[in-house]
Amino acid sequence: MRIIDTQRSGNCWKVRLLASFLGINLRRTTLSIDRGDLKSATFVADAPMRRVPVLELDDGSMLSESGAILFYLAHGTRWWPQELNDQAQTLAWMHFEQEQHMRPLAKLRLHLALKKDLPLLDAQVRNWLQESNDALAILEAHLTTGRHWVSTNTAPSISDVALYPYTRMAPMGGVALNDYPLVQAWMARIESLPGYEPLFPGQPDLNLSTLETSS
Ligand SMILES: N[C@@H](CCC(=O)N[C@@H](CS)C(=O)NCC(=O)O)C(=O)O
Repeated sequence: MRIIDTQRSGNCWKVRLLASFLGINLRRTTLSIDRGDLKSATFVADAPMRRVPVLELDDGSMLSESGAILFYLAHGTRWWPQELNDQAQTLAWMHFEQEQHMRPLAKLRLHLALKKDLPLLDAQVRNWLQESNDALAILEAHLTTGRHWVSTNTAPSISDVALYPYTRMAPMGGVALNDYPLVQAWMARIESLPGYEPLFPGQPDLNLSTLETSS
């Protein structure tokens, strides 16, 4: 299988992270948004939704959306729970991540760290900060219930993988994690799992880097 990704995308990091936990060796085609690669006819042909990540399956078909890709890779493994209730809870937290969590955290990181020259209003920053802190407070309150993992308490699942990258990179967008000690402890648990893969392979100190190395 092959992942089409970009170097600093949190949505792509989710996929490489799970693959690494599962010991799956994904071939990697890394594109550059700055270079305009996502506008190319080749990419659009591979990615009808015009976003990364895309997973090329062994039969040559292409799968978009990080959540769908996580499900595809995790199915039949311990990262996709067996019980119906746990499966539903996992989906609920993955929808929360896409709807309430990833969007404001990613916007702040994009505008305040990665592309500082994009037009930006103070009111937008205030809204995204509020929404980001609301989402992190929800996660903190959920973990306060004695939970080790987000949707099942016995083992990590793909909801933990989905929620990890943009939480980890929140400080890049000016969102401090000091007020969320249980979230920090949960991230440390993820980072101590065998197979943990940082944003830049083998370089955990670059998880908050704005660097894009040429490829
Ligand atoms: N819901 C999608 C979001 C994917 C997404 O927004 N990807 C960004 C990179 S993190 C992208 O492709 N951006 C390109 C663009 O906006 O042109 C997922 O979870 O896969």
